[in-house]
Amino acid sequence: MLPGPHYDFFASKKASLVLAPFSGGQGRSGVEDGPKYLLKHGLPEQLQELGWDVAIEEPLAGEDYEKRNETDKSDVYQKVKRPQLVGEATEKIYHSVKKVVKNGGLPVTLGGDHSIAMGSVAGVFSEHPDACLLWIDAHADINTPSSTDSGNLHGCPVSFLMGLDPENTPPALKWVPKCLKPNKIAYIGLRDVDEGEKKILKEHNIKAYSMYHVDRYGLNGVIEMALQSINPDGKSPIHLSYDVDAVDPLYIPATGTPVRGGLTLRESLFLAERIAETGRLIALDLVECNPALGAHDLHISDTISAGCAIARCALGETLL
Ligand SMILES: [Mn+2]
Repeated sequence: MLPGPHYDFFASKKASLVLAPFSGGQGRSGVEDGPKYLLKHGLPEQLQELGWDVAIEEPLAGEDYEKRNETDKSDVYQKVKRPQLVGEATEKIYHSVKKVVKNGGLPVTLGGDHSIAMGSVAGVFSEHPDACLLWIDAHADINTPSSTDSGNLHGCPVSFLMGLDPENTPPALKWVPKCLKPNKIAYIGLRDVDEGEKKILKEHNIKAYSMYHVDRYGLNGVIEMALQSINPDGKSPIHLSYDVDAVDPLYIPATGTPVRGGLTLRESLFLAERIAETGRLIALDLVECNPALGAHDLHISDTISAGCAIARCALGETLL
């Protein structure tokens, strides 16, 4: 028998859902409703059933980012859109996640768009500088302020966490600590990577497994290779940053930048189960569920129930 899921870094099973209802890292509204839908679908109760004490943190409570997003068109820095909004929101998420980790809890940060990972990853790495990061995504999200075409910050969080373009960093994002080394991140699921990003990945020798590698080696093989490269002795804490667009839109249609040819539903769950099995999971992000982009109710319920299932698998649900 293989070992079941376990959580070596936690004296007791305490999880905090850190709500990040934020859409300022990209242009399509609705993604800020992700957390609300995940909660309504019963995610807190589902995690309780797995034996977790579940608390809820709301670092963005009391701020109407949506309204500011619509009304403040001056929030631009060079090509970058809404740096002030993103800078403020992610810094709040940073403090919240850091506090959860400090208090011995496992933060489950619910987006919102993927820009919020600047806050969650920085928060986790400030307490665990030896951590490594698994980035599950159709996209590499490593554009710099110079390389981005769209100017959307949800395509840039990794570059800020690595401090790749300090001269062009918008002042509002200068708070993001350079906490991530290129040999401590691996990607799985890539299939839509900009030319500039390909260059960055090569230049920094970053381990990136696309869907080609999933086809060639199988997902299990890819996970082994990814863990071997970022966590060779198997002892480092693992932050799992899970963008649901890694999953094929057949299974998760309600997301902002869907790309066909992604992980199957079963693969998407296996990945989370396999990381739980290592015992090294220290934090989870679940981002880019956008209920407003479902063409009908079934699209929304498929997306939200798959999102909840990914979180449950990461937090210990098994088939047997
Ligand atoms: Mn992403």
